[in-house]
Amino acid sequence: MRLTSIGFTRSIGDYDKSVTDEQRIFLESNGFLTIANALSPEHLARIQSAASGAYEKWKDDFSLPGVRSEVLDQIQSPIEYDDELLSLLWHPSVFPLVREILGEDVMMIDNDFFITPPRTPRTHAGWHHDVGMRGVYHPLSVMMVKVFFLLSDVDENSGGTAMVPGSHRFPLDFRFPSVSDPREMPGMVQMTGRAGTAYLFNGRVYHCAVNNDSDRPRRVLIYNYGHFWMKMWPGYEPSPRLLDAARSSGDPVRMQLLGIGDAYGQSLS
Ligand SMILES: O=C(O)CCC(=O)C(=O)O
Repeated sequence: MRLTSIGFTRSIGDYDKSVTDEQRIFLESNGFLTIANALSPEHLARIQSAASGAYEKWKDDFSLPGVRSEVLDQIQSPIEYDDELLSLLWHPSVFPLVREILGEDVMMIDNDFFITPPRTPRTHAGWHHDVGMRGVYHPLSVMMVKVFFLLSDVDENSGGTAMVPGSHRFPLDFRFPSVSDPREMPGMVQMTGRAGTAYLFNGRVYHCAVNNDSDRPRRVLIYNYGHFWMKMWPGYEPSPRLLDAARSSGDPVRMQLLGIGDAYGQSLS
């Protein structure tokens, strides 16, 4: 059985051939997946350059959306700055996995470029689930899938993401311990890797960012996907320019990801 269009109920572990047996077993057990070398060295260089260009435009223009703090520079909607960053939304080695996990009604929910400065005094994101809406039985649902592309090398001390493996299936009333340092969470694993690595996770996985104790900034692009009938996060709705370009492209994937289509029943198949 294929995924249902809304993702509330489906046979666990039932994916098509774009997901290998190893990937689907890992994903179902852990709720996340790493795609090593998702970006070729040439593509990574272009993406790093596009992301740096976006940061240069954003940093001195306070009218551009995002967050500027001592623990994070969050450049909101990097897809608006450069088509290289836009096209990562449907990157051929990552998006097919997202589509298969989430379903044919996949749509972009938000996208960010995070720069964690060196030696942060604390984390920018404590332990949390991305999704927890009422009326959804989350242990059997896939409401959001979030993809991270590492633009810098990330080790255990560089302020990367940490997750509790398998927590997407934990009971709704499961109580996690509160910890003062994110690394104190029992059972957690850290998402490390070389620049060019991508990882994705079910938005129900319990996750956080650890402090950046290193001397280097951590740079990561984040693309979050949900179902077509969900709302994009306010402020992340694509600009008229991006919508017009998507319509002109005639590409059904690009249009649907940017929210062009029928509110109910929209599907890529
Ligand atoms: O920066 C990170 O690795 C974590 C970000 C996060 O918690 C989120 O995007 O929900």
